[in-house]
Order: sequence, then structure tokens, then C-alpha cells
Amino acid sequence: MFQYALCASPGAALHEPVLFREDFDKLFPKAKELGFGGVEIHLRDAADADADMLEKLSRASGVKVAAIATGLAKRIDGLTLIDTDEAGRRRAIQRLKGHIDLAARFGCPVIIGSMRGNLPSGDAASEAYRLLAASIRELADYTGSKNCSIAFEAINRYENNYLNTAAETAAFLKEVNSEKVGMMLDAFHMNMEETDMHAALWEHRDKLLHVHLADNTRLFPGSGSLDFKALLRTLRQCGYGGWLSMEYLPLPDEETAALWGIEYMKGIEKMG
Ligand code: LER
Ligand code: MN
Repeated sequence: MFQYALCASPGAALHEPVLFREDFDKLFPKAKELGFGGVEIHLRDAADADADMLEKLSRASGVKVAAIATGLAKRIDGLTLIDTDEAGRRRAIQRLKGHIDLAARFGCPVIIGSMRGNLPSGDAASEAYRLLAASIRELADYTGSKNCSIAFEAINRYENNYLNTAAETAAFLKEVNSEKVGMMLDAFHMNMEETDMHAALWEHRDKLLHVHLADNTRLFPGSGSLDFKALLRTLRQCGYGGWLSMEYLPLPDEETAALWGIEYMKGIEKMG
């Protein structure tokens, strides 16, 4: 049996691929009602969430916090870990330390994806890549003995111009060289970037910390052409024990999209 999480972000724009936009007090009971065991919380700034309240809501509902995602800090505030303005890069690192502290309360990973920024052209690219590795290493050191890890996401080329495939991400993680940093893969991105997503999952299974689910349409699983039955089979073979987190657009509406996605996944799981 896999465990499913619902991506949520209070006040998120409609074009963000999350399934719940209301306040946290409504999120946990709603996730439970729809059949989710966890919620993945997308935050611009960890200070936007009251950690004590989240803990209380999680305990009361039995719904776990599956991950803390950070891309909104790039999309709303423009923070990146390769900012050549050192003050800007420090702000990005500081912001992520807040996300790490929050994740440590729940023993869940912090997702870093969009905050890698985009590589400049020419000679500056290798310096930016070096800056990213140094930033992630600093954040890995900060997680230290805290009860959380960093899940670095491979993202498709139309959103980020590097670290698009699992193999590229694995090479980067080798350079970072920290036990506290692993990989996360997203079915939507893999479908665009991997020659064979099953081979990619299998090859990098030891580093895999977290998985996002969306169909090739970036709508609910079952809306498009991805073979989720085969995906579950591969994840089972990999011995994957982490969350399957639903990250897609809220269409036709949030609740229907969440319900159709989880019902589809649970249905094909039953079929074996
Ligand atoms: C983040 O998890 C992700 O997949 C990005 O494509 C969001 O824009
Ligand atoms: Mn994703």
C-alpha cells in the first residue's frame, strides 16, 4: 500500500499545481475526508505557517505533514541559490533554513527545486553551478542532526535550464556529497525528460526520497496517457517507501481533481 499526500498552499494562485488553497484548519480534515494520509505544504516563507497549530491539526486529524516545498520563494520573491548578489543568495539560504526548521518538527523532507534558479550563459554557468553546490552543502550542514532531509527535484527544461534528468541530478548530488540530500522525481517532469522513467527510478532508487504525481497533462492521474500502473509496479520493485504526493492543477476544481486522482491511484493499486 502506498501513502498519498495532497499538495496545499493557502492563497496560492490558480496556475500553481496545488490542490488546496484554503487555510490550514480546513486542510487537514479535508485531506482526511478525501482519503489522503498526508499533506505537502508549499510555503513562500516558513514564517507564514504556525508550526504549533500545524502540529495540533496533524495530531487531531491523523494526517501527517509529508513534505515542505519551497518553490514559491522563487516564484513570488525571486530568491535563488545561485544569486551572484551575495546578499540575495544569503536571503535565499536564510529562507530555506526556516523551511528546514519547520520540516524538522514533522520529520519530513524539504523540497528544493525552483530555487536552483536558471544558469546564465557562457563562463558564468560553471560559477553558478558551483554556487548551487556550495549553497546546498551549507543547507545540508544546517540540517545536521535535525530530523529532516533535503529532497532535490529534477525539473523539466521549460521551467529550469539545468538538472532536468535523474542522471544529471544524481551527478549534482555526488558533487554535494551529503547523506542529508536525496533526489525527488516528479512523473510530469520525468515524462518530458527521461528516455525511460522506469529505468531512471530503478537506477536512482537508493537516493529517492519523495515522488510527485501528475499525468502528462499536469492534471489528475488518469486524465492523460501516463501508465500509472507500470509506475506503481516500478516503485514497488524499487522498494520505495516514501510519499506519493499529488501535485497538479486544480481542474475541474480542487476537490474533484483531488478525489479523481486518489480514487484512480487507489483503484489501480487494487488491480495489482
Ligand atoms: C515543483 O514540485 C514542481 O514540480 C515545479 O514544476 C513547480 O512549478
Ligand atoms: Mn514537482
